[in-house]
Amino acid sequence: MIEQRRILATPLPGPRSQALAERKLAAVSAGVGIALPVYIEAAQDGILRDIDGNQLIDFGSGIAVTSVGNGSARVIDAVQRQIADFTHTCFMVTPYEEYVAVAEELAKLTPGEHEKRSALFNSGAEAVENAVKIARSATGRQAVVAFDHAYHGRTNLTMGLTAKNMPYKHHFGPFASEIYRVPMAYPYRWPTENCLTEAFAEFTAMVHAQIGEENTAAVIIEPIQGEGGFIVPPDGFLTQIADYCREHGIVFIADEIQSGLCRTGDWFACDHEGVVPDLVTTAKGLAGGMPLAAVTGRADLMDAVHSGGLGGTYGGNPVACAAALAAIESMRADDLCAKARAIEDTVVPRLKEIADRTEVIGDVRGRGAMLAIELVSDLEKKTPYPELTAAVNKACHARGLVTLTCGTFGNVFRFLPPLTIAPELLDEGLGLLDEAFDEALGATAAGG
Ligand code: PLZ
Repeated sequence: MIEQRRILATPLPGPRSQALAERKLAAVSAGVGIALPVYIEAAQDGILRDIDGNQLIDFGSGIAVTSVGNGSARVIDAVQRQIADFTHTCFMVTPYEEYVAVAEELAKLTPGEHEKRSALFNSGAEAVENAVKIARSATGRQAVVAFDHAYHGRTNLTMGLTAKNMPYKHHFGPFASEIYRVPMAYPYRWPTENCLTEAFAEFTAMVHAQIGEENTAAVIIEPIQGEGGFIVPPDGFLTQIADYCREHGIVFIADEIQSGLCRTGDWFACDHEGVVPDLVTTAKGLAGGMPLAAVTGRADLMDAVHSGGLGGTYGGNPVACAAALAAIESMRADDLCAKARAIEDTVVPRLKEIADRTEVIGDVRGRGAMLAIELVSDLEKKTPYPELTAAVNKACHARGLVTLTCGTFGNVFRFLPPLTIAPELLDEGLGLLDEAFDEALGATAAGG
């Protein structure tokens, strides 16, 4: 057990972490960047302990993964038992129950009461790629529609779906063909008050004029966009897109890799509007930190693929599946959706206080424990303020608070604590954020 308390034993990063940073430089590709070079030796719930004896408060969950917390007794127990039994056979060679049980759980938990099937993979990007393969195979069509600010992964097809050049796509082309991008319903930056109707009208007009409905295999959207800036579309947008897809025989794919599994206060972000996607991708929070991803959806689509068309050596690894079953049990038993909503109730008022006090926050948004603020240097013009965002982030890190930024313009500060974080740590972290804003604003005011 790690005491749920922040400890700063050394300046960050400490000497041992600095020594490891040297080794990293000589051994690990420079292409693998690091946000906070503090090397971790143990973690539990809201605390990460580093190799210099520092204890950091975790507001990132390893990018929305450890929703049930590191050190979850259920996950540890399930993983240890499974490792002792067997670690791998390959489900495509000689199968095992855990894979089937995860698919059964996903059928129960994902939106809609219809008959469903799942296929399991290792990473979010792999799940997205397979969702596209399934949609193409089932419809016999090729075109895929993705949105501005979208993030769907770093493999070739998913890079093509991802919107942002730096750092994800730069120098990595050419990208896969038959991907089309449409505007995202981004209320804060939509030029008029009519974001919902105008964004939907642009979407339908572009699909009609540039692709043709009958050539469109799938529309893929993150119900709350993640890396692109925690953008929450206006209520009704997802429903309109889903209805439109149904009308035209287009597969509606909800990428719930970041937003799914209790993170937003519902099992899935789509539940907020009662939207029922044809296919749902999950990963991240699914398996308590073990690598596991899934595509879940309409049985007729999932079963349209020829036998042997989907798979991979490790997809649905038994240890990862055992972890997922334990993580899902924790989500249910500990009502982590309610915990996510309680986090929102604590965090949002504090963010609004900072907004009132500093006049550099243009928007406070998100749901549950997927929350963000968008920083601007001019509230009227909404000028992105990435320099201040980076400075606040750095000041948080120096205080032992692990925070993450995001956004197409690098000016969004996001909050993704483990859903099991102790209320006292959440409160302390928000206090540190307050201090970080004061420090960063002082420095920028002084021309720093
Ligand atoms: N879809 C909605 O959020 C992963 C990426 C971090 P993988 N987001 C974190 C980084 O810089 O690589 C993500 C996501 C959504 C797909 C993915 C991809 O999931 O497990 O990273 O492949």
